[in-house]
Amino acid sequence: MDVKTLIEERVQTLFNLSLKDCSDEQAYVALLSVVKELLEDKKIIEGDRKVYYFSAEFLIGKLMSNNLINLGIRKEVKDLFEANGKSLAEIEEIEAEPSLGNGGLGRLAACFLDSIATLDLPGDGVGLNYHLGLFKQVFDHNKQCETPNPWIDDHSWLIPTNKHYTVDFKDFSLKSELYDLDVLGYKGNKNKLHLFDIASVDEHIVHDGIQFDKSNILKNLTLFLYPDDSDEDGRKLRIYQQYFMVSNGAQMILEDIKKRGISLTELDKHVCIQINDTHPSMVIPELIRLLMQEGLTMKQAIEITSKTCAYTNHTILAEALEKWPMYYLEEIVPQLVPIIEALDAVASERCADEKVAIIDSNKTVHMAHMDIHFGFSINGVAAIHTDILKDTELHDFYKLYPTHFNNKTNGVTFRRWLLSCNEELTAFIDKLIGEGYKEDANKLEELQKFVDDDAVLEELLAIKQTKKEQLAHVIEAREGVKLDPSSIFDVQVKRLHEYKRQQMNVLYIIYQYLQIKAGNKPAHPITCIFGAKAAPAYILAKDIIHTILCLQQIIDNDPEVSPYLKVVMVENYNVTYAESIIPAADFSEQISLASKEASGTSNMKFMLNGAVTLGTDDGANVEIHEFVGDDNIYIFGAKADTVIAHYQNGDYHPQDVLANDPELRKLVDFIVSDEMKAIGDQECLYRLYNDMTNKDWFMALLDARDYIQTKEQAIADFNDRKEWAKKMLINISKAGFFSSDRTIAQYNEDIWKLK
Ligand code: GLG
Repeated sequence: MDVKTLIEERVQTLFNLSLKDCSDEQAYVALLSVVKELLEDKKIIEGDRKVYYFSAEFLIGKLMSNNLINLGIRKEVKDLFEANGKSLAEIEEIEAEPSLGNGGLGRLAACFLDSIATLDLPGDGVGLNYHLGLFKQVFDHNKQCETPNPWIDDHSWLIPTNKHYTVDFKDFSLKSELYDLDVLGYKGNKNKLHLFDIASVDEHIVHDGIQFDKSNILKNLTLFLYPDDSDEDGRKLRIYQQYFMVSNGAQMILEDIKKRGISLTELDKHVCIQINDTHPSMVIPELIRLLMQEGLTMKQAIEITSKTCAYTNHTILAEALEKWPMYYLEEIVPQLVPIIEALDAVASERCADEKVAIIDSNKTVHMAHMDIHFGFSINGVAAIHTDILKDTELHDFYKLYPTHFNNKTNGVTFRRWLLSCNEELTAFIDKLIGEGYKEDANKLEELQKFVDDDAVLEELLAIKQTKKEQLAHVIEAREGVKLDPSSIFDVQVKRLHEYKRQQMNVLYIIYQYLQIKAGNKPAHPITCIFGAKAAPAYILAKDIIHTILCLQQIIDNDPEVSPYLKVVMVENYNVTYAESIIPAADFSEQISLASKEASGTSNMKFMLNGAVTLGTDDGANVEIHEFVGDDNIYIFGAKADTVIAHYQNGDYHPQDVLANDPELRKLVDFIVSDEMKAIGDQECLYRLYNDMTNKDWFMALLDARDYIQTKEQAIADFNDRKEWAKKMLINISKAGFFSSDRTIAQYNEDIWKLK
């Protein structure tokens, strides 16, 4: 039966209505039920060897649109709804976005699952089923507040399974429940994302925002992703979560191997475990423990585990390289302690230097060190990042295991970040070069032959305009803020972190504001769009949000300024929001302090949608720069080696910069000006001000001047519409390398070796 009939019949059976007469909600429910069945019928990708991607986060976004695309039926379904007076886009809106991730790392995991299935490789995700997600951000009095972000309802994609495992902690055991999500490849077969949970979790223990008893593990284990770890109970909860995830995953893998009649001594020939950052690192001692339970010697178990596990590092920021006091592990998972001690002993035989020890002299366990000593591969996520790991951050390890280090520059799935979120551009590219690029992204290069074709360039600008108008509608509906779609859409959307330097963007806004007040209008009106969540316990990040929201208010209320400058920070930025913001961007702000952003992945999505990058030579910006050339990107700021030298020498002081740049001082001073204090919270404003003027750990003042000048140049260039359209076209044509299909093909070639 064809899909149209299936849907029509389903509405009839479920609601006794015709498609024309049912509500959007009913149409959604019927569509979901049909699509779930179609997915159920798809074959599971099989192979002798399989990869398991272990990750605390999978920021999968809404699934309907992508599933329709990958099933190859989106057009049909869209037409059917249209013929019945309905809009597929509006129906897709109804789905709740699963809130299973935080930022780039989680979104990368989701893109990777899509590409693994698309390349027809056997590979599943392993994670946790957080009922309330990270948190939902709401603004109140220009400040971020956190509330729960529930997403599981009667109409979710989760598939309950009958699989259960027992996970032992020191004082109790937990029986797991496993939910699966189907991950369908583009026009292909499927893999699974396995999300572990427990039945006793109780959402009712949450009160006053996202507060809850962190010691009540039976009720809280899978409530939230990254529960606040500013106190000891919070940190211990994270260990409970992590061990629960990896023990379940490891048990599931061994069960499967045994069922297939494979000897556990051959595990590494059939399984590869990719450890996504350090959250799943305990899988190493856990796997060793389980193998020993099955009768292997410790020596055998260590050897097999080492040949099975591979580690990806996503950051050089110390805060993300987890270290746990040994006594936490003794209190929670004492069964791992002798194994970690044995691993530490083996490691120190290989190298006695404490810098590479697993257990240091304070009895702290360094998870990344365990991964590197007892994994067969360690990779960074962009060329510059891997170089920094080798040369600086992990240099001592690199000397020990030079052949284990490799680079895998990140990528993004074009199914979601072009085909699904930008139908207009997709249709235009189809018309120009055919659909081959959908299977081989490098074919986007063929667009270059249109670089002097005026009609093509004009159409490109027209599509961008359409996307900007659409975004303006979305923002007006959701935020109550009216945007001018003829202004430049200058976008910085990503987690709020000092190293990403939203505070430097703030200085630009103040600069522009003061210029306009002084009678100097910008070369083109500009709208600065932000989206960012701050970690609940990250005070300074919240101060930056507060500052942005106060600026937004001041400018909104100033008729002298608002025709030329507008600021909007959208509430609860998430994947769904990204899907309407990114296609509408003119400028892509990628302004991290060089060396600090391991890769970035939104930079790739923006480029693919024809935005031009304004960025530092950091992360994947470096590679984007190489691909598009100097004329099609705006690079500014200190280079990574300069920055690293500043840290090594301890010779960067914001006061030195301010002493030589009175104009810059005025910009910073504005943060605590009367205008700001009239509407803002003085404590927040002064905290940010004091930090920026006395510490400025991520050197925003160092690059601020160059940043402002470069952005002014970009604004001036924007006015030459034809030249700008060429930049857009070249960016799109060079985006092919950043397809996650390429990244996954490389993981497979060098690390996983599936098929
Ligand atoms: C990290 C990094 C990003 C990187 C992402 C995926 O900060 O630069 O693009 O992982 O590798 N924690 C992250 O989001």
